[in-house]
Amino acid sequence: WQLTSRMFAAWRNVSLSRAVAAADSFSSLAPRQTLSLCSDRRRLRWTPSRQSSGKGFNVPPSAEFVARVSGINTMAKLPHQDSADGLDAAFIGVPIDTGTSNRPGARFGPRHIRVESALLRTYNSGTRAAPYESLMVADIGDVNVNVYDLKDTCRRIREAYRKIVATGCIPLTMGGDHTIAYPILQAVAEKHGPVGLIHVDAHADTSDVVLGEKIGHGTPFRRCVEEGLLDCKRVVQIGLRGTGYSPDSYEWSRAQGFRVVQAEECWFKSLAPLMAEVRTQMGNGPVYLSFDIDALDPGFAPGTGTPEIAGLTPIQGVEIIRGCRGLNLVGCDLVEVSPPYDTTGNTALTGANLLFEMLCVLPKVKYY
Ligand SMILES: [Mn+2]
Repeated sequence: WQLTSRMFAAWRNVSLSRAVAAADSFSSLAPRQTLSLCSDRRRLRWTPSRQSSGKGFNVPPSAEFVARVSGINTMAKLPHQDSADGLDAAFIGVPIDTGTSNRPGARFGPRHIRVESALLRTYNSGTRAAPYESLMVADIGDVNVNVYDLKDTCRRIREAYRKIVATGCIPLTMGGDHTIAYPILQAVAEKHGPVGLIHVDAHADTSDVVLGEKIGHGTPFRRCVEEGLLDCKRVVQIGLRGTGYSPDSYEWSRAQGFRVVQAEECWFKSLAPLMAEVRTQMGNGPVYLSFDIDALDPGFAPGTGTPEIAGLTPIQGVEIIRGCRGLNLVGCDLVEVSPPYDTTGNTALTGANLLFEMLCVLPKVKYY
């Protein structure tokens, strides 16, 4: 118990000196590391962790000092807090799969993304982003959904997100099936007005009615359009593919003014040039990023509800997210991770990494 409580102490509000002190408190547990701490400490001191604003930020403990297999699984090993108060960005789970049409299991998505996120470190080696040096971030837990009633769940999500966005905090959501994008966007658009949308998915999710139901994971963006939540000229859907109900499956999307980038247009290519066009399309207005893990090929991300072959690569997924840097992102989600179909954990691991990439492109993130 003593060990556990010390670890929690190390999690909290980690200024650099505290991180080093915490590391020292662990040195008796790992005597062989004591020597190397000296040089690590110099390096840590050099890292100008709080120079941008002078206020303390939450920084996950480094696995150099705190075993990554220890502790309670919050997203990225960040501290947990109950509300979004005082946060620039928050990871939040929405554990539902009541809207899923095929394989269930996405209700366990947030839990398993958190588990696999223990591997995340604090800097983005590829882009040199340092999100924890300029943003206050925490894991604020899960929306208390009603697993017996999808409409009531939507109401609960909408109300929870109203409170989050009212504080100015940017939500980074772990799904949950894609139904959740609808009530989230209701709350986001209530604050920001109609938003641009970067929707990465194997499916358009613009069905009207499925099995007599208006609410489900195949309908969220139809509902969003009906309610005026989207600035339709600033919507792009990327990665769409698979069999359809008609010869032109994406006709409705295009009729709304969406740009549709089918998976075939992405094959064998870097998506960096596409994202330059998307940034122009989005302009300076508020943008929401919704990333369905089934956009990726099921060879890379099999743990999902409605997989489609011949999808995007993880590299292309990362290119899309990194291509969002500079946009006025007001919210992001990563949905449809279904752990029962994720036998290696790699789908959840991919989700965790994509969420970290999203954090790295939020406004005001510091880059080296
Ligand atoms: Mn979807």
